Amino acid sequence: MTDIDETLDAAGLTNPHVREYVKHWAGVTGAERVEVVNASDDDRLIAEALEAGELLPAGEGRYYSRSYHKDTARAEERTIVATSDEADKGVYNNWRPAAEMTAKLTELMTGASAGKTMYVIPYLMAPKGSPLEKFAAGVELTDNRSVVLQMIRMARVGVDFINDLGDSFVRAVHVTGDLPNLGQGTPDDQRYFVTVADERTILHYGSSYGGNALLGKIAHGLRQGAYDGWKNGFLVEQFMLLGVVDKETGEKYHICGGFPSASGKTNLAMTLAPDALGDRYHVEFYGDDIAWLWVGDDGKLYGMNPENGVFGVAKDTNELTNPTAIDSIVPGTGAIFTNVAYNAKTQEVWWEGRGEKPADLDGWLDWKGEAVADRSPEEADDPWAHPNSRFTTTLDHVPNVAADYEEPAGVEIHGVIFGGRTRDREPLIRAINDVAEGVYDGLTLGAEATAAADGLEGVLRYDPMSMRPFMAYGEGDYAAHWLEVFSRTTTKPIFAHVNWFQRGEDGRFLWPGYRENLRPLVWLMQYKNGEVEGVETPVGVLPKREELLLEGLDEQALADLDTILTIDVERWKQEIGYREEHLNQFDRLPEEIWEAHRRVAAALDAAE
Ligand code: OXD
Ligand code: MN
Repeated sequence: MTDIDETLDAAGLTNPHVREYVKHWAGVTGAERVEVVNASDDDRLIAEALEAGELLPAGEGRYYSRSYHKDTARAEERTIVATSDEADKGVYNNWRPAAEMTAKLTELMTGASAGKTMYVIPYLMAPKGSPLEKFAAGVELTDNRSVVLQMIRMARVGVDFINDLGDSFVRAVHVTGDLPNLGQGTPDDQRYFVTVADERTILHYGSSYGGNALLGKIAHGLRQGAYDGWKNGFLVEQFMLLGVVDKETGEKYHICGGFPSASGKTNLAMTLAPDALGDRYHVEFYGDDIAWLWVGDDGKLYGMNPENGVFGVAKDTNELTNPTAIDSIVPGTGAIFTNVAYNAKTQEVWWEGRGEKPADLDGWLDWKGEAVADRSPEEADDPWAHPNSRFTTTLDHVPNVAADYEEPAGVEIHGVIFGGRTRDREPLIRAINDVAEGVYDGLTLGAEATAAADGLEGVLRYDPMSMRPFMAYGEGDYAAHWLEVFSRTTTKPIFAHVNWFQRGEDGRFLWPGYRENLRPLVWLMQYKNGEVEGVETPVGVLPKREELLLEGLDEQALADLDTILTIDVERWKQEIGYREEHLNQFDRLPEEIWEAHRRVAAALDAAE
């Protein structure tokens, strides 16, 4: 018996397929020792990480970590979906042949964990007992203890999740690599983040940043999940999921939806009812980033959040934008902050948009670990926190998490919404009754090009269903899959497009956003129930002003409302041209989607 066998025996890891896999990669990576992780190991691993200086204390059971300064975000250009079938190549998935990528990654990983511990993290990206459980199990191997601590928060972790699953688990190998010597961003970049989707194997080399290294979350929870969903009849999307409870009627509605980054998805997911509506409505949190959706035997669409935690962007998170997030990272929650500013004397953390910048610079270090008091005048205005700095906390610490968030059966989905950040054209909300038009709307989702980024003002960077960085297979097949899943529903959710970001000529936002966003969502559910009728437009049904609950909305918002409850036909006609170009890139786009496009275009042409 090898040492590894003894370790696995002692840990009660009995699944022979998992044992084989662990031994294979321990051999390739040359790790010095193997350690099997259960969630109950958290306290010990935290203590070890503090001892090793990988974590710093951030006040009463909270922790701070800083990553290598060139390793702070996902690297889309280094992210690849590989399979053995070239037909899986899409516009966004950077498809490569599986054999080529497996050989490349095996070479890079060979001996690359020498001297390190290889942690074995058995995990489940689902509540136990979910109908999708067999697609949700995985075993991440990593040589990085911080990754283990984040995975314990983001997934359900323990040997019991995988012992009985035979070969049905995702093999997810993470090797950090020599971070200062990987040529990040140069033509000689050594990093590779590969999902070999048809082998259910993930091989990530060259980063310890969460989005590249927490393999249960993005690589499995989105890319591998989307590929498995395509082959097995369910949907996997970068969607938030919330519940709206009508306290008067007892009805509960669940709405999921996709928003490109920097469009306020986490803030929406964690929103609360505005004060004026609080007696009638209560909002419940399910998930801020990923939803898996399937059709139940009763013909309804169901959904669940496969994650166990929130890996949220810290920037601009405060008591006004997201009080729920602030309450979920208070002392005692075990929260981990990454790449925010840290005070080495007081153990406080701070980020841009958290509130007033601390006036007393004593002890404050920026995200690179440099004392802000020592900054030169030229550096004085540089951010203290990295713009992609993060907080990690578990769902059970989110104060308004739904009581049934771990219900294996999931929850019925009543609405699917899409929303970007659009300064004109997109009204506050437009409901879409037709499934093909709803899917078409998701495929043409985008975020506005900013002055700093490429592109013309008003032209979107399209981000279909907010899945552009996570697309696992061809976009035309993806659209067909959405239509196929919905064709099996007998009770259909309603689609809608929302926009909280329309601006006036002076640049001000025309809608106050945040908690007020519940108002259009309540209207959507009333419209679905036939309680209000709205106004038909070529791009969907908009609320009549008097149908929205307006009590407690401020004067300015009331004055601006008519503008965001109309559509600008000329701008829409221009958009139709851009959409046509965008959709034309996709092979095998279903005819129903083209028909939806032509219907919307013709309706706009016919409009005044
Ligand atoms: C992301 C994330 O990068 O959720 O989208 O972390
Ligand atoms: Mn995300």
